Amino acid sequence: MILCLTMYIPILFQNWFKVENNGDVVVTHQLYRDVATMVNFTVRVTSAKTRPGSEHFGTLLLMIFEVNDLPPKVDDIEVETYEELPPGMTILSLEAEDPEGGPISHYYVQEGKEFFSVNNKTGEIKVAGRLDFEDRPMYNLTVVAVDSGVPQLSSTATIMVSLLNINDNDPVFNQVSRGSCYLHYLRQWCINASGIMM
Ligand SMILES: [Ca+2]
Ligand SMILES: [Ca+2]
Ligand SMILES: [Ca+2]
Repeated sequence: MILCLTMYIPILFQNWFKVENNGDVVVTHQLYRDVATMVNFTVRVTSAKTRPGSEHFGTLLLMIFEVNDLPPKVDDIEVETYEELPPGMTILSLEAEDPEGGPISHYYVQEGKEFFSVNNKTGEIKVAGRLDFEDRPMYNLTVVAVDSGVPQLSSTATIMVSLLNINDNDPVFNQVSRGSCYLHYLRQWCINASGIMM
């Protein structure tokens, strides 16, 4: 039986596809998933031996799947925060976005996890260790944002944290050397008959 196959491509997609004489459907244009996630072709089949008017129709459904070719966008950040904040305190929230519109799958700390943690779903960065200005006033933290595409792609943000000093230490004397200095200094003063230093 000799079949004759005819496909009807919707007007909007006629420059996206062409149908060869043997029935092959060929892509002729870049496919934009934000325009269409599926395209229907109406297929008409007739037989050369059937009488005119005998025909069958069907549908060819083409699904257009997303290709994950863009990693998330996430900015580097400089932030100031007070020293000695308690562990668990949030200092900022990362806002990563996938240009392809999918959700961010998760975040994780790559460097700096001894001092900071990140909520793997929300991107909130929290204090995880002691932040002591007197010991170390600046920290570089790197956090990775991973998208939900297949395969998953990721981007890294560098966060520079500068500590603001608080007055958390009592003044101290420099013990022996300073005390000796006072003694030496007192000996330079003259004391009059009434016991008053002059
Ligand atoms: Ca992506
Ligand atoms: Ca301190
Ligand atoms: Ca301090």
